[in-house]
Amino acid sequence: MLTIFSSNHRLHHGSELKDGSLKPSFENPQRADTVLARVKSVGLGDVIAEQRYDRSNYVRAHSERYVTFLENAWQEWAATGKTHDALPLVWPVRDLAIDQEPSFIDGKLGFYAMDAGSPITSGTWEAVRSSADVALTGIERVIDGERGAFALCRPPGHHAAREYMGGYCFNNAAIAAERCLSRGAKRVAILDVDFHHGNGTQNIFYDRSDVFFASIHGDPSVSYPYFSGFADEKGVGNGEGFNANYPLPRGTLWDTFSVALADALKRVQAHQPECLVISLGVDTFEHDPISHFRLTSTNFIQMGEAIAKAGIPTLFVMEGGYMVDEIGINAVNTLQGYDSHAR
Ligand code: OKP
Ligand code: ZN
Repeated sequence: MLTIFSSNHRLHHGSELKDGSLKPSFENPQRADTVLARVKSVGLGDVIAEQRYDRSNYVRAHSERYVTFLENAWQEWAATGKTHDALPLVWPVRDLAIDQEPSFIDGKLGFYAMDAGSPITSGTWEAVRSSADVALTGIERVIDGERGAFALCRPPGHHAAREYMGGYCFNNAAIAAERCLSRGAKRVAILDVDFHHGNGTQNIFYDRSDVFFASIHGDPSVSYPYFSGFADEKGVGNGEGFNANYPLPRGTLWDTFSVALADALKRVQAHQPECLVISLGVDTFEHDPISHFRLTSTNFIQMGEAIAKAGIPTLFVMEGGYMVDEIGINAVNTLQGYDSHAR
């Protein structure tokens, strides 16, 4: 399988608010480098660099003003004399939720964020757009006939919605899906197997029937992102019936996960998509430091096999996975499982 990788990911290395104090992000550069090393050591296939895409490719999944905010946020923050990472500290919740962008950076950060886990550093914009370009380069290859490709994106992005960041900034999977549609596809499916609900992807496509979205994740009543990912969220308007959530309890093993996966894949196939985008988080691993499922490294091979059997050209987009020692093994196991059964 072809891998797309950008060394620009290293430009993003920040800190996050975790358990009440500021810590280096679990989402660190070592993650992508470990996955890349594994891709190379098993000889998964060619590794190519991303192509540069125009910003208009990010604007379909995200709003114009959100993209502009991301582009300028670090300069605006640095102009106030600060040299450390930018994080929000006030949010437009419920009755404070007006739709007017503040003009000062502190206000903008809260306006365009859902959590304090998405730091903006001097290199964030370049890293984030390169990560989206990795996904765009990958989907292009899949549209052009590759049966599978791996977008080794970092930073990841499935919590990023149309107009706010959360767990990082651009929704790489959604950006790829939009590109697939603009290249002529009528239907696309996105299946999210990361431990955390893909709230951003759900938000972007919630009222649309062209993109079917399914997510298997930790029950949001006890897991981040807490406010999204329940089974009764099925889409609205034209999108009704085109969103499927599979919240599962803490401690979930492969026997339960695989039943949800089979059901999600059945619904993906029923949608008859021209291409499938997998939000590939491997934080479902039994030893992940921030998540609560218990999949084994072998289960990731089985996951890749199950996805391959759906018989749809597939782009894998890297999302979470924080047990750095095993992230390479688990991500690449999924891809090898796919390759061994792809038709
Ligand atoms: C991203 B992905 C908030 C920090 C919360 C939550 C985990 C983000 C996971 N202060 N971080 O889905 O793996
Ligand atoms: Zn995750």
